[in-house]
Amino acid sequence: MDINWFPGHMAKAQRMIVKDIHLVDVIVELLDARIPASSSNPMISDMIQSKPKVIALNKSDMAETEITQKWLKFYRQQGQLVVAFDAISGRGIKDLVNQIEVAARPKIQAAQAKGIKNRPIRVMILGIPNVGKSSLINRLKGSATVRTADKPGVTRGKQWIKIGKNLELLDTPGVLWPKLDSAEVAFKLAVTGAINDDVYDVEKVVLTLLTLLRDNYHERLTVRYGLESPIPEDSEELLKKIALKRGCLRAGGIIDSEKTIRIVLSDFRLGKLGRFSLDIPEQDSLV
Ligand SMILES: Nc1nc2c(ncn2[C@@H]2O[C@H](COP(=O)(O)OP(=O)(O)OP(=O)(O)O)[C@@H](O)[C@H]2O)c(=O)[nH]1
Ligand SMILES: [Mg+2]
Repeated sequence: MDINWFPGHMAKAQRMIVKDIHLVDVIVELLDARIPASSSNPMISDMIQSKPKVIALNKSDMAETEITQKWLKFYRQQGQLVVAFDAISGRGIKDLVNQIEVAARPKIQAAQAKGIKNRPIRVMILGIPNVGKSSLINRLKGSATVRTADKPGVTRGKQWIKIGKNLELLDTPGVLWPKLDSAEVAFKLAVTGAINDDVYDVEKVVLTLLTLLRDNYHERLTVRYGLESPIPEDSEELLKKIALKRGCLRAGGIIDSEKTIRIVLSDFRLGKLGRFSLDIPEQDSLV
């Protein structure tokens, strides 16, 4: 897939993160619980070096619960601090704050030993675009302090937010990595909304999504769109069937593929096709 996913502002964001990393005690790496492996930026470990890190699997309301549990186990076995989280309802938030405190403890104790009391824990939130960094900050703060939206690239500058007496958080712009070698990772990032829809082939992504749904989530697909079995093997034919069911027709009865593509993508992203875990620990991919 040909994607220009590394625009100038992202390179700038990356420089800013590297420059500011020494200001913080803990990194929260926000991953998308639907695609923990694919949403993990391989550049992050280079950028943060030995800083204590907590992995937070956000959007866990949209992922399959059992698979999220497997991911938690997977990361714990690697000795990582990890929580499952959902920035919309706030489920998992206490756990996250606890883990941040655990990660920061050595730093805070060292400060106390030097006589510095009540120093807040400084935390940098890192993650790919649209993963929910700003939503997490708003949820911790308890109010809509920073801007969020259902598209990537919303946060551009950095911003410190004070949470109570104990925490100071730095919101950062989402960063992807300059070279996406794997078409599979690119698909997962695109379909979950991490990459701006203007810079990839949306039709190709939705046709891949339809193949995945047909092969692995047949019933959800037939129920959602009222399709009769057997459904077409060919994804373009399948798209046409959905268009007909949805009445996506232009003048003269011509199928409006663009509109149908938007409907399927939006249904997937809004959870109308159910919960999805597209990355499974230590298992080959579905696509
Ligand atoms: N269902 C669900 N949606 C979420 C969750 N967290 C965030 N969102 C939605 O995801 C979208 C992106 O959230 P933001 O907080 O703006 O993401 P961000 O990581 O700050 O994005 P950039 O600033 O663009 O990098 C918004 O529409 C949020 O409402 C979650 O846990 N569950
Ligand atoms: Mg943001």
